Amino acid sequence: MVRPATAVTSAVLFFVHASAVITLPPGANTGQNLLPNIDDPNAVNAQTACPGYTATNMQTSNHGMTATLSLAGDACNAYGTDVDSLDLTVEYQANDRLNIELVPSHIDSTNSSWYILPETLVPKPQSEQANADDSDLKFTWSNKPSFNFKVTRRSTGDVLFNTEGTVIVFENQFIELVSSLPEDYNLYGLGERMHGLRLGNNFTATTYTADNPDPLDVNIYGFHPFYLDTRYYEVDGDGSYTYVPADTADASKNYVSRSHGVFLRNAHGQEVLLRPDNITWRTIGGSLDLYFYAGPSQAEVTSNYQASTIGLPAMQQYWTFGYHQSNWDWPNWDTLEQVVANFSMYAIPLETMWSDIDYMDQYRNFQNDPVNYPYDQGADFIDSLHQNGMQYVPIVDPIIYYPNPNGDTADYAPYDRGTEANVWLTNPGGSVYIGAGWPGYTVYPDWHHPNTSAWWLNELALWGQSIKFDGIWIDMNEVSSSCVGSCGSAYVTQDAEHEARDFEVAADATSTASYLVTTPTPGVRDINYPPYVINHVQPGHDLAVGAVSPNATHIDGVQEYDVHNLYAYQETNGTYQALTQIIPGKRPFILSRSTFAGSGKWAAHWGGDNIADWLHMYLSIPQALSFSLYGIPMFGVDTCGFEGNTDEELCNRWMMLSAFFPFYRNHNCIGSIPQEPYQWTTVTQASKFIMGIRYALLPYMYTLFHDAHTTGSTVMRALAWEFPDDPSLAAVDRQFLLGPSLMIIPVLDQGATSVDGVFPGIAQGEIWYDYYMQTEMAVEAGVNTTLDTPLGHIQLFIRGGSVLPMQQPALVTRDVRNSPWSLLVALSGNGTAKGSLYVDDGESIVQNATLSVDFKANTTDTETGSASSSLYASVSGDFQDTNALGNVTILGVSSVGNVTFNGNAVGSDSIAYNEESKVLIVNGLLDLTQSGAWDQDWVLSW
Ligand code: MIG
Repeated sequence: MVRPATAVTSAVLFFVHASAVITLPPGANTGQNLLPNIDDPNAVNAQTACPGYTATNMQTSNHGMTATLSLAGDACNAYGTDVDSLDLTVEYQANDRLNIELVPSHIDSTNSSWYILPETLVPKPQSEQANADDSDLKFTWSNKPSFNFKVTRRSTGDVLFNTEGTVIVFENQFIELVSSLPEDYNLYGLGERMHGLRLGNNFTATTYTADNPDPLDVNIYGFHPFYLDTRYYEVDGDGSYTYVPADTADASKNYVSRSHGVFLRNAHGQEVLLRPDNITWRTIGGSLDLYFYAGPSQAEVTSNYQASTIGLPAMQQYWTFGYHQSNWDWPNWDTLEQVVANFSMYAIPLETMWSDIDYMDQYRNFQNDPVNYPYDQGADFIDSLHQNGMQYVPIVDPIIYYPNPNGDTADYAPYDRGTEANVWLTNPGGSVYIGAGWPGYTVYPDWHHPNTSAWWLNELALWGQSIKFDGIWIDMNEVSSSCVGSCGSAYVTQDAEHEARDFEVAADATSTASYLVTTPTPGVRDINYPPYVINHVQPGHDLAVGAVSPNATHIDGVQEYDVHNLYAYQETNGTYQALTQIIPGKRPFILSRSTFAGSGKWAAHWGGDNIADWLHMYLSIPQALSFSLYGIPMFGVDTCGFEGNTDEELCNRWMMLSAFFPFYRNHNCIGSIPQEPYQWTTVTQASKFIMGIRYALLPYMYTLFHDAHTTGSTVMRALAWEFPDDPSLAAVDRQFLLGPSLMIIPVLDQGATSVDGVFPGIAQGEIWYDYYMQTEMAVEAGVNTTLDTPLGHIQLFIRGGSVLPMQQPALVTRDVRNSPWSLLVALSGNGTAKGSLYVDDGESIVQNATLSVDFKANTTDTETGSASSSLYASVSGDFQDTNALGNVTILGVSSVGNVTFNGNAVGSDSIAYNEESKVLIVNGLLDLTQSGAWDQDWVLSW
């Protein structure tokens, strides 16, 4: 059916190389013009059209219940075919985790009219079979007027999720679940997208993995159907709680917050409508497999979500926390050598050199350009990097060049071997699916095929014999294609020139002046043009534009439509397994553009193709914080900006900001001006300065990361998470914390020489120290404080009560690891502090020995009545670290008595105390700790 258009989508062209030779047939990436449901004034409202369900056959146990849900009236078939009977399972999986699952009661094998995500693709959490009465989550239901349910927090009676007054819609291509939410609710997550941290109360979150350069508010590379819901309550005089919208909070009152999390284990295209008093969750297939995490703190929600459900993040090698330099448009090895030489000349730390697709021979995976990137020169280059404590990470695309079978192009062995192993996605009829990408016409590894992992490992390993990479960067895995459908099928034999296509077409304009409208046919799915049109970012909103089409078929008969969002997830797993073989024993380092819930157990992620502007620099913070919630803490963005030209001021600010992200990489788009930090004097200076601080703090960052890996805690943190009882922090995303102890307030505005920031917790007695001055900040609670911040400076504060383990900065992290230790102790208002340190060999998956140190400082009154203060280090574990302790700096010291280290007096010439700044520096410990700072427990007293 075709309806007249009210709007015509305009062309979006991503990159066209200056010397583009476009050999794709014209219009190859033109899709249909579809009207997104949310923009369609005539769209059927499933809530009024559909009958809902009636529950019968209720069986209740200690651990939950089951029931059958039958359609409570005539099928509405709003955007598919209504499922007449559903099985409901409610399970108290743990005291803080509840699962509610709705699946079709019978799946008709002759007509696989719906697709349920199998556990082999995305595992389900293990149930601990908690007792309903012990759970803080309570499930209740009613059949009036049709089946609806509530999830309540037992301890407080708060209704967390409530479908009362709505109908559940469950069709083969459309599922809808609506819950009421409190006024001005605070929801976070539902990514990946470029958006502020708090999603807001009038926003539509569409998710479907898409190759699109970071446009605002729409679906981009990743897929994370998870949200955090944080609610603030005023504590009344009688101890009761009243819900309050965060922005009505008044600093003079007392509040507490409670958070819970919700995960929809479903991999289909989704759309979540956040409206002033409800959330409408829609998906275009699969089932409803909902998980509630009780918290009640954000930290508990996040760690439970990871530990129980999606997997804890992979531990990373130490070097991955060093500084990475990348660029798309380094024409040859000579250029990389020159870049390394420049870093060395300016004495700027450089840890890892990256190669983008420039190195490839005609953009084909697993082979180097023989002229510009010959193997022998590469081997020498990588060898010299390794000798100097640096690493090399190249890009690999998922797409494989498909040679013209009649053409005279040289054999492409990776293709031949893949064809032999039969690992390509196919068309519905069984022929190979041929899309397009950088190399020309391309085929796509089918990660459902049992041979694919072995084929991928073999290709990486063969190439890896020449190119000794230290990690792999996987791009384009949404999975992207530059033409609609199997465009190559008809053209590949005609177009002998198709190799080495020097362009990427994203999308041609959709040319039709009318919208294609799909009317559901009972029992039949239209996977190419699903009746419910999500507001997909690509031109025309056609799922086949810029990506492998929904009808591409896997070896098990599963179509892309049902698993599109999992392509990268599986490729990442395959790459992880391959790296464990190719670089045996070491933690694989993988950087993936597309991610799914749980990708963090294998990979790091970068923010994709951002723009070299101030807005995108700011957006890197909420994007990073969102990935903290998704369990992918190894996150960073293209520092200084990818698309467009950066400038000295922006790059200066950005190099300083990214220094506090776990993954710190500067990467640039082809055609943009160079942006290595040495391109401008002020950027060189700022970068060296801030890298000195980052590298000195690496023990703190590595310890935080290890905590994330073992417990699901976060590395980059929103203020609201560390200070959960302050509603005014609910949307703060222009400043952030690194772990519990460091707060960063960056300048995010062009031309600004000062920045406003808040200092959380002051009213509760928290104190903050300026990192540079080492003195306590004189700031007021709840006040935006203006801080002078000239170019080349970034505001950094230490929270009172912290012990930060540090080492000496160096040009590479290897040398940091071999330098003396130091401690920075920032006393709280009560004279206490604590912290920890984790040390291991920095690279092995399995550690023979590790080391953990707990630090604790306190001030006590001795018998004589005078105050005595001590810092205790308690060591556990057998890892041998022989670096001595260089010094201990203690902030907030009001008086100094005898300074002793394990009872040995420290000579007065080794002690510096400034009564005014209250900073005590204790040197002279090197001799006392010759066999290693953590060789034994110790106590330092002053
Ligand atoms: O079509 O490999 O996001 O980082 O430089 C663009 C070239 C393909 C997209 C990645 C970007 C990379 C670029 N790639």
